[in-house]
Amino acid sequence: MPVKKLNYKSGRTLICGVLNITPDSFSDGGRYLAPEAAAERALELEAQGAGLIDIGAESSRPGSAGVSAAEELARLLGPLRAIVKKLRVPVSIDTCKSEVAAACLAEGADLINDITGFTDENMVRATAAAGAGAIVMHMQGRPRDMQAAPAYAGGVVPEIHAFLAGRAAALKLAGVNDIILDPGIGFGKTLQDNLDLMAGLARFKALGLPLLVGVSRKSFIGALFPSEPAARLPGTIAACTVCVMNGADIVRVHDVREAAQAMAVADALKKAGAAK
Ligand code: HH2
Repeated sequence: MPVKKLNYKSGRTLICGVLNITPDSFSDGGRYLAPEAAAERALELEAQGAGLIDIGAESSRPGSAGVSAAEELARLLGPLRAIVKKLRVPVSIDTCKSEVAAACLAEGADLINDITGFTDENMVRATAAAGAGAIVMHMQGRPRDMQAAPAYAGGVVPEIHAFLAGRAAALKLAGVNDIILDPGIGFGKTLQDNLDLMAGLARFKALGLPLLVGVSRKSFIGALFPSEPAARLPGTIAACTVCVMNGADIVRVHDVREAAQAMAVADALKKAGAAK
């Protein structure tokens, strides 16, 4: 099956819809565990305006311990098989295990979204061999302990910039052509780190690759305005808007319909500002 490419429309933010096939994701765990529910949700996200569907089967919420590759695949394969031929937009698999990535790529997934930033050479090889794209995210530590005491002696933006530049170079060398960079909001970051990254996003544009940000329902919103994850849509939209004004090309969100409307407005305002 040929790999589907992301369709960036000039001046339009691409919406990446989140589909978590997990019992324990921080904001929507348990909703799409049944294969039929997951497949239906993927098609719904596409209809709502998603240009990419990101499917994950292992929660990476702070403190989580992870699942085995066998468990992850058992959750992923049924829904993936049910949707790849029906979807017009590409599918990314949110995994940090190369065996899970390889099996999903063989079933027609188009990109790998690795929150560990393709630091495992087997992951790089599996992605390159399939001609797939890569979403490279930065994380300090691992979900189990990443929020214990995050620290960036060299400054959060320069350190993450250096990490992403290094991983992009390694992926290019291995033959991966479609590379997307992500500073990893909430992954081993203090509240101030997250704010500095979103405010300083333009720095990452110098790397010349598309930028993705995942701010949807995250705890920095709850820290700024106490609220349950599912009630953080207003904060999500505010953060997505600022990220887009600062150079983000893709926003990873749970609420696709709402984000699509908000980003259409943000894109138009950005264009009007650039013309001044
Ligand atoms: N955030 C989450 C998971 N995967 N991938 C990328 N590239 N960027 C992100 O910011 C990102 C990600 C966490 O959100 P969610 O998938 O909803 O939660 P959980 O990990 O609990 O399933």
